[in-house]
Amino acid sequence: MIWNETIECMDREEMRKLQSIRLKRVVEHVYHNTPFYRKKMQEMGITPDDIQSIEDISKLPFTVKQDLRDNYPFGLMAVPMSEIVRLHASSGTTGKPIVVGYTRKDLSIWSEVVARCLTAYGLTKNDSVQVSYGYGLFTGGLGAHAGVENIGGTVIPMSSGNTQKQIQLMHDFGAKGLACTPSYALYLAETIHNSGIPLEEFQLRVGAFGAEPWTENMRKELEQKLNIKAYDIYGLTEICGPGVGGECECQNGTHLWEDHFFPEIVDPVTLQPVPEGEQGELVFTTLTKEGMPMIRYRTRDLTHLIYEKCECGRTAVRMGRILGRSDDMMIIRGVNVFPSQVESVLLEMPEFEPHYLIVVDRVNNTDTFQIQVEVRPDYYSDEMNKMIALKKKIAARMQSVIGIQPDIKIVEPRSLERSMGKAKHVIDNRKLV
Ligand code: ADP
Ligand code: K
Ligand code: ZN
Repeated sequence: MIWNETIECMDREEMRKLQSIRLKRVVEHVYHNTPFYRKKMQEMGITPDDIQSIEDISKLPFTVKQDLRDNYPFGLMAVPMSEIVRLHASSGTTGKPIVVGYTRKDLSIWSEVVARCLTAYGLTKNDSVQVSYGYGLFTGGLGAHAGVENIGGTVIPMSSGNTQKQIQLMHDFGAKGLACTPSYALYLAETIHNSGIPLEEFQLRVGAFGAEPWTENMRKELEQKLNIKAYDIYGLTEICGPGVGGECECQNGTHLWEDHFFPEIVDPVTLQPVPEGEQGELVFTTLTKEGMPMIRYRTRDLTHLIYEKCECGRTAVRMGRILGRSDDMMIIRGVNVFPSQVESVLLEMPEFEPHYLIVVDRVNNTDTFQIQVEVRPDYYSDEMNKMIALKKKIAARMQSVIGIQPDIKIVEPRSLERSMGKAKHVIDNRKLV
């Protein structure tokens, strides 16, 4: 099923035309209404007249998270505050939070794009969807909520937390969809297994998982543990929140709703566009946003784009899995390490739980790299040599995937913290020095 066939399956030439019209409009809008963008464009010696089609996008300046911080809280708004009907904020990693504002139209576009995602997962007005993303300033909860209402489904607005009750209501209300982070889904799955309620008594069929990077192996794990189809939903506060893109039934890339959010992939160092299909940093320009448009916003997310028509019939460009944010990448003893690589290895090995914590430090001028893991109960043993053999096995596997050997620490079953939102997988003590 397709929510907006005209747009989602639009001929690519037609789409370029639509994007061109919209780009011109948004550039006019920010030039006249946001001093920040006008100044940047003037510094580059360009005016809105230089932007005649979508190809001209590369003439425009980039925007980065720091720009939002420097203009905190409302400096990037392109409309008077009387037009702003909602604020959201993201915690970010350091310093001031960033704030975004939405007009009524921005909110309606947001619920439109989430509706496209939910429909692509096979959800309809006959389904109830439990929204277990956090509600509040975080965009996850309210974003998914509006999408479910838009398709006419029944929202179960749980927010995150209170895990026992989540399970109970999911069971009693017959939720067919679950929207939350993949790490919370994993925790919910674990809780269901421990609750003694047979999985067959749940109606759950579809997971809408996102807000953090996750791997194909994690998909398999969640699908099997919850007996569902697990789909990706992608987004970021600066652009609109969840729903910037979503997977279809083919589970072969995340369709980006490029009539509203124009994607580019650039080399994160040179900032030049990379050849089609190559990995780089994802950059978005919002083509229709009124409240706080973003021009060539650098997401820091590393991925690639696929322009071929999808088997589902949609022509909307697809994004490959996000390897991670460039901020998540650690350089350990000179080697680039992403937490998603660790996750992927753990999920391949039946002996281990998918929960982990990476601890990095610097001792005697050398990086230390520890991975704390839990052994599954059926593999856990009191015999030292068995545990040592397991450690060796996983250390060797990690080395072959990551390129350096970690020090593996097996911790007590269920002792690693379970996450109800975005999981925190890394403690890098080097940053404290
Ligand atoms: P914060 O910066 O505080 O985490 P956001 O909630 O706006 O704020 O997070 C957006 C980021 O979350 C994205 O830039 C991306 O790194 C990550 N993210 C969101 N959805 C996905 C997804 N489906 N897959 C991978 N990463 C995702
Ligand atoms: K207002
Ligand atoms: Zn598709």
